[in-house]
Amino acid sequence: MNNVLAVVLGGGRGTRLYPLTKYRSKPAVPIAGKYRLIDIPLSNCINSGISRIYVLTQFNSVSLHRHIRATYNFDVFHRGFVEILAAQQTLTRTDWYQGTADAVRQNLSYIDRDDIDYVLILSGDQLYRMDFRKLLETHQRSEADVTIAALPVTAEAASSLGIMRIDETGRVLGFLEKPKTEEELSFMRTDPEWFAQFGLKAHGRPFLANMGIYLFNRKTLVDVLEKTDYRDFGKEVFPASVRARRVFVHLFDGYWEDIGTIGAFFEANLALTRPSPPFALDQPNAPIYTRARFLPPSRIERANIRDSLVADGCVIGEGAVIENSIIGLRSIIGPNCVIRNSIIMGNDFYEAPTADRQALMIDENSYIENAIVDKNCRIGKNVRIVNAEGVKDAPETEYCMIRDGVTVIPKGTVLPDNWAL
Ligand code: ADQ
Ligand code: ADP
Repeated sequence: MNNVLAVVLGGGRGTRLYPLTKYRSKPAVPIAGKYRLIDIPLSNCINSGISRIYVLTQFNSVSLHRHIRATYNFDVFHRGFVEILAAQQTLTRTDWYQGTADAVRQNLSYIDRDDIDYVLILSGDQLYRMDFRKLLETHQRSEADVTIAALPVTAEAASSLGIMRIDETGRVLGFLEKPKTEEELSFMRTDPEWFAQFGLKAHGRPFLANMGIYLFNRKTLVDVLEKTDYRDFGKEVFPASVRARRVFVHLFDGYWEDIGTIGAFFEANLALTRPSPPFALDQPNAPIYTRARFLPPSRIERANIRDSLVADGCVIGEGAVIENSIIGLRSIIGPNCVIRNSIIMGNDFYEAPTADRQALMIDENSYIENAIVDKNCRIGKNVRIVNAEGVKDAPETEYCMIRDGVTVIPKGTVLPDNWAL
């Protein structure tokens, strides 16, 4: 895999994940209590033997830099690196990345090098585990110019993804980005026999979706991007080039979730708290890496916790009840708090309260349901975050925002004692 370079598309402006992206770039958004979104594609790369990686992002944040610098250090005997390439103004360009293909095009000078044969393009907001060595095998076996990882999906899911029509060898004949009508979809069905040759029963999932994971021959990529001004891979590059190039699919049938919206992010995180989670964080041969922080073990007083993940360095007070929730790094939960179906992201530091500053914690008797509490929030005593009326979306106030039915308390918010929603 030494001749493979990976490029992680770290996100447009991150508006669909706002307000989690209010103070940080999308790759730096915390997940599962102790990781960040960027850890997923980077771990997949490292576990597949890829150690030269660029992360493209529109918006550079201190926490992303700090996280990458402190986590992904290769030893001096390897030529590996993880580097952030933020959209920047140069003498010849003054605009931001105009889309995924444009983001890669603006950085072609880093990619177009003789010691690179393949360029692996990944999305920065997906939860999955994939061995990219298998993707390369498929690519080489089919002598493809481009190989796209593909997942069987239902008609319902198809309308929000790129859908491919293939021949019996797996070569892509047609590509439709987010087909909306039944008529469009009716041409895109894949023969169940084709799935059967891989031992896969795709009943009810007759459509092959683009997972946003592309392996290009470097020369093909450079050629496509230099000769066109296509801005997006899914909207323009693939629909226009499947006839002229050898584009193949690599079938994948494991867990894969796009977590680019608040709703999807919330669901995918909470799914990890189930007794048999659909995505395993604990796989010895393919770990998810993150920053090593040397925090103490979490101390749980007489609390009642079930179906939850509790990260390092937490203190959970007596009488607290925690259900179906993620309790992130350094969380301090006061006595008799109730936390249900929620993500508490935790804190970047510990801090004792002072006369004029509330404690960095969720203080006693507070009740939190269906919420995401971002990092470094100070939640007072007897606070109630419930959204009893089930509001789906509400604009941002000084204290919170509701998106996809989830109450989000932005990073660093202070909720005074007895505050209620
Ligand atoms: P979308 O997810 O809608 O569909 P897009 O918005 O292009 O595609 O995002 C792909 C990835 O690139 C995301 O990780 C996003 O954050 C990142 N990205 C977007 N704009 C960027 C920019 N300007 N700079 C840097 N990064 C950027 C795509 C395909 C579909 C496919 C789905 C699978 O177009 O065909 O089915 O991904 O999720
Ligand atoms: P994480 O531990 O989740 O990866 P970050 O890298 O974003 O978090 O930030 C943690 C860092 O914040 C710690 O390394 C710590 O040095 C720093 N920090 C410590 N005290 C403060 C403070 N008062 N305000 C902001 N950051 C602080």
